[in-house]
Amino acid sequence: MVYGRGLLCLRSLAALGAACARRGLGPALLGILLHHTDLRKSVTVKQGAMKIELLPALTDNYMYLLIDEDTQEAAIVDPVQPQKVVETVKKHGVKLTTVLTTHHHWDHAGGNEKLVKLEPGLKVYGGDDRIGALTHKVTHLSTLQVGSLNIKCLSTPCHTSGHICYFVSKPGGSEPPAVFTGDTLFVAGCGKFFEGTADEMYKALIQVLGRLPPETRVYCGHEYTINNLKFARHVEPNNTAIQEKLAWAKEKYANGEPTVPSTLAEEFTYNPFMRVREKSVQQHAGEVDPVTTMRAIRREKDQFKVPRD
Ligand SMILES: N[C@@H](CCC(=O)N[C@@H](CS)C(=O)NCC(=O)O)C(=O)O
Ligand SMILES: *[C@@H]1O[C@H](CO)[C@@H](O)[C@H](O)[C@H]1NC(C)=O
Ligand SMILES: [Zn+2]
Ligand SMILES: [Zn+2]
Repeated sequence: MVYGRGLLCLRSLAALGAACARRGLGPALLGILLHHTDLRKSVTVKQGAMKIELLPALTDNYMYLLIDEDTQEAAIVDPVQPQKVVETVKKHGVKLTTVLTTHHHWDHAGGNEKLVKLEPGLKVYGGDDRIGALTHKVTHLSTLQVGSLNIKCLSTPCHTSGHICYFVSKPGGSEPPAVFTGDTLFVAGCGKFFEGTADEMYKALIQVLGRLPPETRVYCGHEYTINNLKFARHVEPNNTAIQEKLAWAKEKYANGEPTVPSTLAEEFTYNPFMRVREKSVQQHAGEVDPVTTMRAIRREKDQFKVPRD
């Protein structure tokens, strides 16, 4: 992994700043606070023929610039901050042709209209008519290309009814593939069931995403990892994979570094929503069936008060 822009992240500075703001201290410090996402590092992951730049957006969202190294063609996933996308595209000197939208929520699709104004001619993909500037509506197993990269659309309704995950592979490539999971699968968690059922999330996580190659890199829509792992620990207090990943994630967070990507194989070791077939998770839920377990732990997480550590 190669680190890009190396701004030091001082979470304590943000806390200090908030305290200072309450005491009415200067606009200079407030200026820093208003650009708090600048404290989260952009990181570039090189995976054989594909290069993926993680672009922190808003408070805890991620946009992803996907570059095909062979043709220098690029796609952007969930460009909620279009200006930042345009700057990054310039920096890399690549040709942006494609927008991949995971779902219609504002924090993911809210930048589409502005981006197509800044970069006319973009193809905008998504699985929901509520997505702004949509030009290519896709469904389950639709395919498209970004340069020499193959992209397979995976319908994963539940968080929203039109949610799509994008699976990216290089034909004949030996490097692991990637999947952009939006608000369906997070590192150690999953999205809220706003427009779907536990049965649908079971299908999405276990039968669709869970059947991709285990080495597939998971690029999700939010940096929720620490909170998710605290819930995971509550569900399975004796699971050492959870404890180790939480210690690792806290260290990353303290340095302003992303906890993304994970792999699907890893998710099966610590993500309670990927582990609903395990006795330990079912016992915690007081259930004996994976789908009712999924329903029970999602309800529990909706009410979960995240402990300080
Ligand atoms: N609990 C979220 C609150 C925001 C929220 O509801 N996020 C949506 C996606 S925009 C979600 O599905 N969160 C999953 C969860 O809270 O487990 C957090 O950790 O900040
Ligand atoms: C965790 O391990 C401890 C010590 O072996 C045991 O007493 C406890 O019941 C276990 N908890 C769960 C939820 O399995
Ligand atoms: Zn959402
Ligand atoms: Zn979201």
